[in-house]
Amino acid sequence: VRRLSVLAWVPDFARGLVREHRVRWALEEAGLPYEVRELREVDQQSPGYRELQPFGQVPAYEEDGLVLFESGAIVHHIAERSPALLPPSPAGRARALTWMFAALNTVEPDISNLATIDHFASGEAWAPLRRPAVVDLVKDKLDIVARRLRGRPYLEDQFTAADLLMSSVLRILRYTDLVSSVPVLADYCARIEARPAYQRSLADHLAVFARNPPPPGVTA
Ligand SMILES: N[C@@H](CCC(=O)N[C@@H](CS)C(=O)NCC(=O)O)C(=O)O
Repeated sequence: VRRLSVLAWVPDFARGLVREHRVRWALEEAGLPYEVRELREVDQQSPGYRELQPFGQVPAYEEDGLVLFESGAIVHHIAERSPALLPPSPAGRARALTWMFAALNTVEPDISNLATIDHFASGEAWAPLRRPAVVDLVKDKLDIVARRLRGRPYLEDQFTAADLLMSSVLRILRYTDLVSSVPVLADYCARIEARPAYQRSLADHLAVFARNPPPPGVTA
């Protein structure tokens, strides 16, 4: 039995971006069924949940007694078990893993930094002073990803978990035109988002928020 812990409710700006969605998507690509545990804030803080996810975040993933956290590690674990997410050759798998780390460890930090400024610090006096330099850092990274994708549909020879993660990271910028104004990146995201597994995973992810009320004191 596979069980994924997800947040019971998030505001609109985060819907489709919560890290558990990446795992849902990988499981759909791999054709593996799973159950979901919906967490409220109090559940995240509970000692029981900290046993699964030391930071109290989502996702946490349980599979027949194995407990994993970190969306990248979970996606990799699933990808290791599915030809839909990694190529057969050891060299191809190592290259895909390299791009998985690039997505999470090189591209995502600058993008997260920008999103944090825009979503959580836009009223701070320092935000407009800091923002242009962060945008430049993001653009540099996007340029390099775009260069890699010029003339090829995916980061490697086939769709892999690296594309799943890279496109998930690029999607964080959907509230800006930084990705949509670069045709090669916009096409890449559109191609990947047309995948039935992506569509199914997104619908299941969003259905949870439609079903649950916001926490007390929060207006939807
Ligand atoms: N590096 C972690 C990040 C996980 C993470 O940031 N999760 C967020 C949702 S996207 C979360 O649980 N936030 C709620 C909280 O921290 O209380 C991963 O990729 O799994």
